[in-house]
Amino acid sequence: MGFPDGFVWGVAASAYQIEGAAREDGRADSVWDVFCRKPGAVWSGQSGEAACDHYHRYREDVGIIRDIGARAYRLSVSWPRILPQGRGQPNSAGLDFYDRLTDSLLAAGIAPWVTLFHWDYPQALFQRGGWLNRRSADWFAEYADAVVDRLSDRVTNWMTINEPQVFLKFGHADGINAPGLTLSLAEQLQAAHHVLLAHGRAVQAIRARTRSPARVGWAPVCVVKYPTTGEPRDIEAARRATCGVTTRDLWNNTWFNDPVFKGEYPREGLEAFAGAVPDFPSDDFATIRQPMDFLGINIYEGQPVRADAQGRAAAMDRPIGHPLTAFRWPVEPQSLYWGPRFMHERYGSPIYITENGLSNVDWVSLDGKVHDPQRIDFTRRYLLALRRACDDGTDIRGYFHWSLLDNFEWSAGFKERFGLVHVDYATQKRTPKDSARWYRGVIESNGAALDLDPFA
Ligand code: IFM
Repeated sequence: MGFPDGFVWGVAASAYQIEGAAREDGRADSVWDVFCRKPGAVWSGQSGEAACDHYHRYREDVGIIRDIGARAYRLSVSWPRILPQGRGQPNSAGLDFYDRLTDSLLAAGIAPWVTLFHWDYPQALFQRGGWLNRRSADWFAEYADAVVDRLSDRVTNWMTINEPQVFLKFGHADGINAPGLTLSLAEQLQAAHHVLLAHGRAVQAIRARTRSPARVGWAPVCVVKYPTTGEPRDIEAARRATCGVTTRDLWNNTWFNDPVFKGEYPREGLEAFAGAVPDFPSDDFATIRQPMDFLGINIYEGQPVRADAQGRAAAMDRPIGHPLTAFRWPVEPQSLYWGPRFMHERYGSPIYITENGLSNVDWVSLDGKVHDPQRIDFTRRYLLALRRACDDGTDIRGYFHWSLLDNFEWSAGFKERFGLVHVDYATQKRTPKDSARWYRGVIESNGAALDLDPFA
């Protein structure tokens, strides 16, 4: 029992958050470059222009991943580095970077897990309507072609899109992420439909052009409601809430995953969004629903619930003083038990945790080390819950810690530190935190080290 043999232990990061080199080798603006220039949009006016300078320091970073003992690294490719105008002739200098990165990962015994889109949408295409333009699916497929043509002889694990709920809601409804839009619900659903279509087209592109056997998934957020007791009616209420669409916004699981895995929008969503659901050709679902090898889910927290008298999920208050991360996100290890379980029950697909972690108040101590006991304790609690889910039969195949490095945390700038490795942004010095060493022990023991007291 415990984590299965072959369980994938990894670390994760994304292009705009770590690469820097925003104006090098032909890369053009993404919506994030432009958004960061907007006064007041990002904390302290910061941007990913230099970030962790991973573009130039990737060899050192690959060495750090190797030292952590991770055998898998989840990275994303920057669309405007490959296709500066979003489409057209691929920029070979941009592709060369991912070639070099892939080769050094493989040489270090680390498998690259590549996400095609982690939010850095080309500005040139945004000016042509962005995700509101149905052609965005064709554009994304062209981009997927270019990446797959170059990397698929060595890359076998692919994810199409990261957290559609987040970049659509925060970027297209709330205006607090790039591109800073505040669209109507009908427009948001139109954009979401095109994102789903783009996902399907990209899966087709990967399968049609790959030069080695490909495994394809995607990486939505998992919005978790979990039961506070083991009572069947509480569990059922939590399951229905996790799989439901109860509010008129995009913060849910099934509006995104049902089309991808079942080829339809959830009935409850159609009811909740009545009057705002776009018209689309009926065969779109045949494109969106492609064979999937896995479901990646990103989980940071969850909402405790109980069944009310009608069996509906009622949100429970957390006790006063409930632990919070530096971002003020509640610490909710149970989310890593129930989220994968509910998603696996609904879709039957193998699950990978493609992101999990926390921002913490970390700095380099006078002894030159970075002591982050909260990250160790947080991750230990979450991984124990994940292991319990494996024990109870949920088919979970891997875990990627977010993040490898401290990095550019979108509109929070560099204020939030999510890394296993501290980055001094003035010098670009990397200092592995205590948690990096602890995580190494977890990986080496395939989780057995979780039973040891890390502070004894
Ligand atoms: O940094 C982000 C990442 O880009 C997407 N998932 C959540 C992380 C922490 O906010």
